[in-house]
Amino acid sequence: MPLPVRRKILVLAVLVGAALAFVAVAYAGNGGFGPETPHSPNASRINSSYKWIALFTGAIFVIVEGTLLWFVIRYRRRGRARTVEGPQVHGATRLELIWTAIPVLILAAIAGFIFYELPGIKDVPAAKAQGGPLDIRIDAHQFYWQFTYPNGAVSIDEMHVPTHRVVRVDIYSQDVDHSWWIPELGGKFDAIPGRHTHTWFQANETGTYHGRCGEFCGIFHAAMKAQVLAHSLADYQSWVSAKAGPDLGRNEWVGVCAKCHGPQGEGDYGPNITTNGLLVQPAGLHTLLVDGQNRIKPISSYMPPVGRGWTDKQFTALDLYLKRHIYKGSQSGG
Ligand code: HEC
Ligand SMILES: [Cu+2]
Repeated sequence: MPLPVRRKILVLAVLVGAALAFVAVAYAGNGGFGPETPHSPNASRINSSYKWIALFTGAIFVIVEGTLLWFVIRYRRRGRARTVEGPQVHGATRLELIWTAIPVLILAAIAGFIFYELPGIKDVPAAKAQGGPLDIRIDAHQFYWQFTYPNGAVSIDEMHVPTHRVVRVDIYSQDVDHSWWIPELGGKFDAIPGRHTHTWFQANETGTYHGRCGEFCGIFHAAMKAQVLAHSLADYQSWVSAKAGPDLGRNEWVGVCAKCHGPQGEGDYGPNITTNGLLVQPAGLHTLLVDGQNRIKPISSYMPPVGRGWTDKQFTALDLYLKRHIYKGSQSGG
C-alpha cells in the first residue's frame, strides 16, 4: 500500500531545489558555464567551437528532458492498478529513420565546423609583417615554468610578451608530464619528457593572463601557476634587455626554491637550509640541483632535479642570490 504523498509540496520542493542549484552554478566564481573571454585569435576560435557544440547539446538537453517531463505527466498512473501493463509497441520505421538521420546530420555539422576552424587554431601564423613569430622556449619543471627568450633572457613563472605579436612557444619537460594552459590565450598543450610540442598565441590587449599546470605532476603541482604579462612593445623590449638579467637570481629563488624551503629558506616541505654550507659551494649545489635528492626517507621528502637544463648564467645568478640573501651560516661553508 503506497504512502499518501503530499504531491504539491514535493513538486514545489524539487522545483525550488533545482532553481537554487542552477543559481549557484550560474554565480560560481569560475565564470559560470562558458569558457573565459578569449584574448587571442586561436582562443576565440576554440570559443566559437564551444558555442557551436553547446547549441546542439543545449537543444538536445531541452528536447530530451522536456519530452521526459511531458511523458511523466501525460502518461501518469491516474489511479490504474500498479500491475496493469502498458500497450506493447513494436517498430516505428519512420521514427527510427528520423532519429538516426538527425544525429548523423548534427555530427556532420559539428565535424564540418571544427575542420573549418582547426587550421586557425593549430597552425602558427607566418606573421611576415612582424618578421616572423617571437619564439619563446618553455621548460616545465617540478614545480615551476621557465621561459627563455630569443636573446637568452630567462624568467620563471611569469612570461613577458608584447601585445599584437604572434608568439610561438616550444614546450619541453625536464622531468614528468606537465601541461601548459592559459585559457584566455588558447588551448592546452602537454609538456612531455623526451618530446617537443608547440603552440602559439597573440595577445590582443595589455594585461595579465593566468594559467596553471593542467596535468597533475606531483606534490607542488598547485604551485605551478603561470602568468603571461602582455606589455606594449617598448615595455617588453626594456624588460627583456634590461630587467630580466638583474632579477634572475631572485626570481629563481622565489619561483623555484622558496616554494619548498620557505620564503627565507627557513624550511617548509623541504628542510631549513639557511645554514647549509652547500648554498655557498657552487659545485656541490649544482650537482644537487641537477640530480635531485632523497636522503631523508620517506619518498615524500624528495627534492626534484630542479636545475636540470640550467645554463651557467642561471646557476651563477642563483649562487649570488643565495650568498647575499639566504645563507646565514659562516662564509667558510661549514
Ligand atoms: C619540490 C620541493 C623542493 C624544491 C623546489 C627545492 N627543494 Fe631543496 N630540498 C627539498 C627536500 C625535500 C630536501 C631534502 C631532500 C632529502 O631527502 O635529502 C631538500 C634539500 C635541499 C638541500 C640540502 C641538501 C643536503 O644534502 O644537505 C639544499 C641545500 C637545497 N635543498 C637547496 C635547494 C635550492 C637552492 C633550491 C632551488 C633552486 C631547492 N632546494 C628547491 C625540496 C625542494
Ligand atoms: Cu606541472
